[in-house]
Amino acid sequence: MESIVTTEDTIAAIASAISLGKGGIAVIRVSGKEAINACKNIVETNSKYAWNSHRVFHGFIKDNLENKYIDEILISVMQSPNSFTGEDIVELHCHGGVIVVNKVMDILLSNNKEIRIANPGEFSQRAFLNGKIDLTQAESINQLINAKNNKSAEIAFNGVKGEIKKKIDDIKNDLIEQLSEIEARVDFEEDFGDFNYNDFSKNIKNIKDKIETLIENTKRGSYIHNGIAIALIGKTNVGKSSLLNLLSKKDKAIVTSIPGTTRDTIEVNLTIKDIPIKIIDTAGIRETDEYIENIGIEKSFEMIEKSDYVIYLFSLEEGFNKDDEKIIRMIPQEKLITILGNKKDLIDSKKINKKNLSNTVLMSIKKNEGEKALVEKIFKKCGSKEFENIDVFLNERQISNLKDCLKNLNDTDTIIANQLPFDFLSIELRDGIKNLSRITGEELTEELLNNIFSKFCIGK
Ligand SMILES: Nc1nc2c(ncn2[C@@H]2O[C@H](COP(=O)(O)OP(=O)(O)OP(=O)(O)O)[C@@H](O)[C@H]2O)c(=O)[nH]1
Ligand SMILES: [Mg+2]
Repeated sequence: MESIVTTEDTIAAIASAISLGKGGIAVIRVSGKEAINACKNIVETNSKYAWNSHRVFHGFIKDNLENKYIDEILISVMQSPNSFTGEDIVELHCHGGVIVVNKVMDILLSNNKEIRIANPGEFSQRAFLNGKIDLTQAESINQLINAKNNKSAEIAFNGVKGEIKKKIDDIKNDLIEQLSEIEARVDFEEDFGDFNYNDFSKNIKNIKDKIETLIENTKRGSYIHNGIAIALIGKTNVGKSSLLNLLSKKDKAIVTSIPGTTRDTIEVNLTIKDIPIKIIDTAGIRETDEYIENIGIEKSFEMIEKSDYVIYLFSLEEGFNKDDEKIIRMIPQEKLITILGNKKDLIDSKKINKKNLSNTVLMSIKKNEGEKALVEKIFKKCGSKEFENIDVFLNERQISNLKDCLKNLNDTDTIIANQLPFDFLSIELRDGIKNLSRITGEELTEELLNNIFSKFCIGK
């Protein structure tokens, strides 16, 4: 792959979203040494603010070949180093619409041979290489662009502001402090009293706790970012489709008293408490010779695999029996699961054996009773209380570096337990610090950098 780690060329790209094809305005961003000259070649303007830095001015895009104006635009110039990339940037605010924007892009490129189209993420990469942002901020920009809900956008923006770097730097400083203590002893052992292994272990434990909290929060945060997929599973006629309709406030699925009504899976996307939720209604599970129904039942099991969470419904009228037990045993253990006893209205409430059903949500879906308790249960299981405390969301790369650092710290325990020399501790701490530096981008290879930024979209 051709390297994209270069800041020599001047690059251009459509920086605004054009996926819908229409919009009031669209922005073309040009960055690099030639940005201003290149735009001067294709813009005609009489503005007294023309080409001043950090001023917006008016002009026309001119097609020099055909000698005619293509669009009336606003232009802003941000001279180096006070720009997003740290280079000279010109932004051309054209009228939206795929045809106009692409035409302006064409004219820009054909009139300026020194300009090329930016690679995905190249603007952000330059911002990083020129020290305008650290790597976590660059990655958070990508996260912000891809956020699917308010909460997720809020958390991503914390990363853009530098919150991830702050947390990593904080852990790194703790480690540096421990390392200095060790290194001083390696060099001037005679000037120090006995090394307090207990204190050292305690300090390392505190650092490990901080790292583990970050990893744990990200796991929970993934629900905020990616949503929760919930499969409604149970025997036929227990009220799965009724529950889908109740939660979605729509008559999405057919409900009848005939067992085996639902054959195909039905999905509805909702947002509850700012979290995107996909509810999947499935075919009721039972022994049957019916060909189509069996395909549906197979699909129900596929949906269990694909979901994060299973609501297992049974009818209180019929009671929870061996068949239910059998199906529940087939649900993989890592899935979160809530058992829901439905049709509460059909039984005498005094007869409900509370002891056996202490962990079961009781509902009458038909009478719209118990929805709130169900939603609360789901959120509690997904760790919703802690959702509120989550302020940053780390990506896989960052988590993997954190785990490497954790491993270094665990190794210090082994070194101490085996009373190995100080130098060994110092090696692990140094390695741990290096792993943290990889997160913020102070310690990186070109290959990794290319890999990270190629995941961005063009224009970012
Ligand atoms: N009395 C009572 N009936 C209910 C309740 N919930 C659902 N039902 C009825 O139970 C029958 C089956 O409901 P569905 O929602 O179609 O059940 P299902 O689990 O989707 O059934 P299949 O698609 O066949 O697997 C319908 O007649 C519903 O009206 C409830 O809380 N109380
Ligand atoms: Mg159904």
